[in-house]
Amino acid sequence: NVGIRRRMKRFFRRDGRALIFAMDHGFEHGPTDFEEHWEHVNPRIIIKKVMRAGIDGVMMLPGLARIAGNDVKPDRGLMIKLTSKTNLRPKDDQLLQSQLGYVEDAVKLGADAIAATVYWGSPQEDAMMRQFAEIASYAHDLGFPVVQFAYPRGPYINEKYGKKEDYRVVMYGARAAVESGADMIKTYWTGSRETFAKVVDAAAGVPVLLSGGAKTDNPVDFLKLVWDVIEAGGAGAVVGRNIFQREDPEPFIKALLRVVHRNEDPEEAAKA
Ligand code: FBP
Repeated sequence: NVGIRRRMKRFFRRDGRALIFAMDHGFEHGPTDFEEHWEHVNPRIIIKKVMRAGIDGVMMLPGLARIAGNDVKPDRGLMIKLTSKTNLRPKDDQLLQSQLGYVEDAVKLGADAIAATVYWGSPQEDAMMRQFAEIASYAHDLGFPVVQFAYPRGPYINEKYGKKEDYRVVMYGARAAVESGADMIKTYWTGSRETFAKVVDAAAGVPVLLSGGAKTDNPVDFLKLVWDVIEAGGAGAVVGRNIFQREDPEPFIKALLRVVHRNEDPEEAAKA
């Protein structure tokens, strides 16, 4: 499918890697996530900064894309995510992401890729699988790549493996993403290069991107994590809090780009 391949290139450079900025936190975690650096609650301000720093793409929900989609330069990838949940819903419903927009909306907003989350192992896995299948089928028909946020989460996982970051669980989620039709996968860090390399293998050639996670106090620690992902064969990272919760995200993004695209040593990249 030529459309899918062309649009994938909006995110990935010739080295097959990408650094993507994530900004769905105002919905998924609530605006408190921006309190560390409140100015960044304004999508137009932070998007302009990440663009200037040279980021490869941006991920947003449809409503923010209406406000700030135009600030994403036309040569960078715009990923629009069609599922989410608020942190306000009852605990028992936290393992479900609901659909808040449609493929047509994303296309009208200029998306280059459509994203949706599946919580593999959730009691509501069935509903999310169907939701993903519907979104993926339609997006593929129209020539759009589909990104799966393949997040294993659920009581059985905790009981059987202890934690959702166990590599056996993460690679299962990545494989399930591939087998359900994903063109890109976003998932958790497994704790080591060796185990993350297995996740990459399980993804059978579909690019695997790291899901950033909570901001590290020391910026170099996050650069090291992304370096490990790259060395393990990962295709890059989708990063939110580690960017917008920093007071001055631009030099940090530039350092991240050097790690992702030039395999630069994190300590060196941080100094440059
Ligand atoms: P971060 O880099 O801030 O972790 O962003 C990635 C992301 O997947 C966001 O898209 C999403 O809002 C958040 O993490 C979800 O985190 P969690 O489900 O772990 O609370």
